Amino acid sequence: MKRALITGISGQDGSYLTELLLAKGYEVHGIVRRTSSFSRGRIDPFYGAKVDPSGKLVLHYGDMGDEKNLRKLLEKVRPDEVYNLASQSHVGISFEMPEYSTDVNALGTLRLLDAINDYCPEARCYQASTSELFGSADESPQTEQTRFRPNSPYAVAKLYAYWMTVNYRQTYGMYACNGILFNHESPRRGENFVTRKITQTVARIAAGEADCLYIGNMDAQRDWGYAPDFVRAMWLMLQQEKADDYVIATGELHSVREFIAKSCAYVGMRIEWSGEGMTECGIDASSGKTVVQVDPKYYRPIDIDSVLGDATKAERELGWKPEVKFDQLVEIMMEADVAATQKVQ
Ligand code: NAP
Ligand code: F7E
Repeated sequence: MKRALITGISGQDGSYLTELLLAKGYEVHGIVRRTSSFSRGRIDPFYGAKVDPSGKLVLHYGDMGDEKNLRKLLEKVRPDEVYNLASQSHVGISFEMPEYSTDVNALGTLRLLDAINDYCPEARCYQASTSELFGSADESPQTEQTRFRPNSPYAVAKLYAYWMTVNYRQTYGMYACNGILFNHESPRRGENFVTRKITQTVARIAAGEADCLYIGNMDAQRDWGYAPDFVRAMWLMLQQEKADDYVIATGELHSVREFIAKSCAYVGMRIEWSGEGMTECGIDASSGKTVVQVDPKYYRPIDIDSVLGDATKAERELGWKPEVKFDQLVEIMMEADVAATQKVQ
């Protein structure tokens, strides 16, 4: 039985990756943080007796800031594959907590790589790199060759982690890969990322539980994919002859405004846009009510206008292609949030 260790197992990607690896018969070890109330809702269904019989799930307490704990865990678990998904993953919040974001995302990765190199150097490692590395990119779409121009504390920390991963591969011959993943979403997405915030609030507006969606920069454009597709790419990267770095993306660009309009259309609301910038708002054409308003508090000190990925290399070398694209993604997320809202009522 292959053994995998996942940091950030309780997050969106950690939960889908756990599901995938258990179904493949892995023994999955995950690192969870001590919190005053449990944050394991996403992995609860796979834990204990309810787990897929072909695999096994074991959780350990740990933190990317605790070097000794990471070293002990690597010595004890000695995994065949390590997926480093733990991070302070919110770009906006990284401007408020740059030092903490650096400690977890940059130094945390170094602590982990070093422990792997000391206790299980044969282990194959996946590093959760990001399209945020491209920042305000000089070319579009972005490939593995595009210059990195990170423009947030989150992205700068992830750039350090990216190069440390390359460095451990080059210096110690470790099998270590960077997955440069573009935005990927799902019904398990954290509630303060823009897509989930939209689908959850629109579902509540439709149910009469909320009046309005307060939002930041609606001009921002992203290449949004579906998280289960993207964790499949992580696993594929660790099954190759040689470790390498890959862009994972859908190749479609859409704006936050389009995401809102599409989500509203799912519940039968047609949005008419009026005003510009901070005064822009979205009006429900049938009721005349304002259901979308801009709130400056959701703007970032610097934002990325647009990022679009070219995953040709992943398709050629990993045989990876996204199964779900924008339209279906919005439907999947809306369906789940509408159902969750009805359950509460
Ligand atoms: P997420 O839902 O925010 O999950 C982050 C995970 O990291 C959670 O399990 C969290 O634990 C854990 N974590 C945070 N700080 C930690 C610490 N100090 N020590 C140990 N664990 C810690 O993120 P995600 O969307 O699944 O993303 C997974 C990874 O991919 C992240 O590294 C992210 O930066 C990167 N990434 C994400 C995307 C995307 O679009 N989703 C795109 C590119 C790259 P708690 O549950 O206790 O908070
Ligand atoms: O913002 C704009 C915001 O926070 C997307 C992380 O997983 O993907 C994610 O980072 C865009 C930005 O994702 C709101 O300004 C408008 O332009 O959903 P987001 P992100 O910043 O792209 C990358 C690839 C990662 O690696 C990260 O870990 O939407 N926006 N209004 C808003 N964003 C939020 N969160 N909330 C708003 O109200």
